[in-house]
Amino acid sequence: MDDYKNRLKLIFDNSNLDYIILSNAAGNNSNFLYMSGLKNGLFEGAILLLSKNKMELLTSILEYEEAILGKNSITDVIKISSREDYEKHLFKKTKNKVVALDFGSLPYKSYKNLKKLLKPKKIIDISGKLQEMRLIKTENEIKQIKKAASITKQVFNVIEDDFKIGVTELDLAAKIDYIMMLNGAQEPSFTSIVSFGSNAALPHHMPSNAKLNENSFVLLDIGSRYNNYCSDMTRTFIFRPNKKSNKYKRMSDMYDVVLEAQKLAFNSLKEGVLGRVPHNIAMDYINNYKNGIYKGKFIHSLGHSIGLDVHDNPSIGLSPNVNVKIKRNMVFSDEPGIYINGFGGVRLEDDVLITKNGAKFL
Ligand SMILES: [Mn+2]
Repeated sequence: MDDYKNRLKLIFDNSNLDYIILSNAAGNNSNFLYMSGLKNGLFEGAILLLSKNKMELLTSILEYEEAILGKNSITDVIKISSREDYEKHLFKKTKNKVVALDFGSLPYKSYKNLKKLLKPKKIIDISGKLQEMRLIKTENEIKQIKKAASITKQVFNVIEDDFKIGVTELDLAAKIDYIMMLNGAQEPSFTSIVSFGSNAALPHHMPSNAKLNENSFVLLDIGSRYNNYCSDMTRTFIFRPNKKSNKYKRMSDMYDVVLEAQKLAFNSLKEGVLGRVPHNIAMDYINNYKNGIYKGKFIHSLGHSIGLDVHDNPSIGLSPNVNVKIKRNMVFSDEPGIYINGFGGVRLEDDVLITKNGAKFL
C-alpha cells in the first residue's frame, strides 16, 4: 500500500478523529514533511489538512507549483491568497468536528488562535502518535537513510587527506560540508562537529579556530541529509601519532575501549530487547574496564532514533531509562564515547537498522 494512504489509515482507523491540522509555520516541520512527502520547498505557513482518505495542502501562490510537483498521490493542493482564506477554508471543514493538532510543533499562540477561530467540537494532540509511527521506517524511508549514510561514509573515506598541521576546525567543517553536497546531500543534517585535541572531550563542541597539532585527536561527528532523511556518524582519528608517547598510548587505549563497547552494544541490538539494554551493556563495559579507569566518562545515551530528524524521537532511544522494546525497521545510532576533560575524547557512531535477523550497520 502507498505509504501515505497507510499513514492515514494508521491514524484514522478506530479513532473518532475527523481532521488533523498540521501547520508548517516556520517551514520544514518534520511531521508536516512526514505526512506530505514534500521534498523540495520550504512551505512556510502552509497547512496540511488530513482526513480519513485524503490530504489537502493549503499553500500560497509562492510555492503552489512546487507543491503540485512534489505532492503525494492523495493530496489536493489548494491555492490560498490570504490569512482569511486559510481561516475560512479550515472553519468550513472543522467546525464542530474532532480535530487533532501537533502540540509538539504548534506555538501556544497559534493554538489559542486556532481554537478561537475554528470552534471545533474537541481538540486532541496527535504529536505522540506521529512520533510513534515515525519510529518504524518503511522500505522507502530506509532507502533514503541508507543513501544519507553512504554519503557520510564517502566523506570519511577522503577527509583524512585534509588533516594538516595548522588546519582549523572550521576549515575542516567547511570542507566536510562541501564534500557532502558534492556527493548528493541536500545539506548537512546538523552543524558538523569537528573537535581537535582536548576539544574532543566536549561532545557537542562547535568548530572553532583551534588548529590541528600532531599526536592529537580529530573527532568528526557529521551527517548528511538526503531527501529530508538524516544520517549521523562519528569517527575519531589520531593525527600523526607519536606511537612511543604516553599520550598516544592513552588515546589509543580509549579508542579500543570505545570500539569494543560499540561492538558489544551492536551485538545486543535486536527485536524485543528493551532500549536500555544495549546502553547498559556499553556503559558497564566502559565503567568496569581496568578497575574503572574510565568509570563515569561515558556521559550520554548510547543512541537515538534517526529519521526525518537527527534525534527523531527523543523519548525512545537507547538510554538508561527506556523500557520500550526495540522493533523491526527502527533505525538507531550506536555511539558510545569516553570523555576526559582537558585531555580529549573518543566517540564512534554508526547508524543501525533493526531487521528480523538482528541489527545491520547502514
Ligand atoms: Mn548521534
